[in-house]
Amino acid sequence: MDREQLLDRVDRPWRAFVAAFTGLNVEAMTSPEIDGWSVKDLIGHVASWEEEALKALPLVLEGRRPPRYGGIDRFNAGQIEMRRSQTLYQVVKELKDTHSRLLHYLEAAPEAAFLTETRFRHRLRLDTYSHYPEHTEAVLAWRKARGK
Ligand code: NI
Repeated sequence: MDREQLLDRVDRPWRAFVAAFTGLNVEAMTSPEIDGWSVKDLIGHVASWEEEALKALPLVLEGRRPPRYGGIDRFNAGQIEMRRSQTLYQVVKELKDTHSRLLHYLEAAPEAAFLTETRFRHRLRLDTYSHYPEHTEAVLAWRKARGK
């Protein structure tokens, strides 16, 4: 997979994720109706894993260990809690800023890191293109069920 293909693989499900919440009003986006999470929570959650990718990928490239999370569920809950006091606007901005930083990082990363199924590509996939669809589907299913 070359750089262009990799960026495309990140971009498609990313656009689908953003499209899934586009057009919802603030009330809909802040109602915790998706397994106890709101769309705003999910946005912060996706941003938090992109931030983790930005911390982990450089370490993976150096052959070092990425941070450990002491239980993914606890980490996720902590990240949601941390963003409770932030506005929807702030969380959406964080998502977009983080994504843009990640793209810049990927544009500059050595291509050898993703030509084959390396630890780098594996980690990137988990934090981005195999992560977004899970939450895209949850948002779309909730919108359909609620007629939103
Ligand atoms: Ni997730």
